[in-house]
Amino acid sequence: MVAALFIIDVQNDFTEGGALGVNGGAAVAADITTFLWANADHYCVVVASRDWHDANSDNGGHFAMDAEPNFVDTWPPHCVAGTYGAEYDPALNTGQITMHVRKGQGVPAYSIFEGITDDGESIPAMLDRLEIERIDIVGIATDYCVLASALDAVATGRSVRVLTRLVAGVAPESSVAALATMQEAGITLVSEHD
Ligand code: VGL
Repeated sequence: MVAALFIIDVQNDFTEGGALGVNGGAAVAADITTFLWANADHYCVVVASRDWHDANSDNGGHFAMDAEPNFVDTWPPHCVAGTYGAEYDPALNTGQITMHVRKGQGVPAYSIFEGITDDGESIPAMLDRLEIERIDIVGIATDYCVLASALDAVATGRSVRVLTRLVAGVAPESSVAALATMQEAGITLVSEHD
């Protein structure tokens, strides 16, 4: 099957020490790099997304500006365009990424499908152009951007797999629930892969 790999939001603000660092984020960054050395050439395209929010804006209510964030739909400011926090975690080897996607400019955007490639292409157009049949998904955060991306991916009618050793979530309970939601939607959870 012609396959794409989606690497969701492996950015400094989502790994330990970042504005919204999740436990296990840095390990996921390093483990994705190891995975890419062995598997990148199995993919027709390796697509990485970045949250890319506006500075000096609540980004459509996504950033808690004057109140405490609830960590469900309001968050501490994170991944502001052009800042260190928005860069890929340095443990992620970007040399094998063949397409970059940015999302969230002025708005909340959990799914990679809300983004646009550096060439200005939408994700559905790119998937059709490359005749992608299967999408594998890894990255951060299991319970938010990975979940939203995986649900949008399976809604295109393609075969979708989430590689569960290569994801990290904001909270344990919502991450378990997210994986169950994915399975119910017909997404395959793969826990063993080389
Ligand atoms: C994310 C919370 C807020 C994510 C993005 O990448 O999963 N989570 N913005």
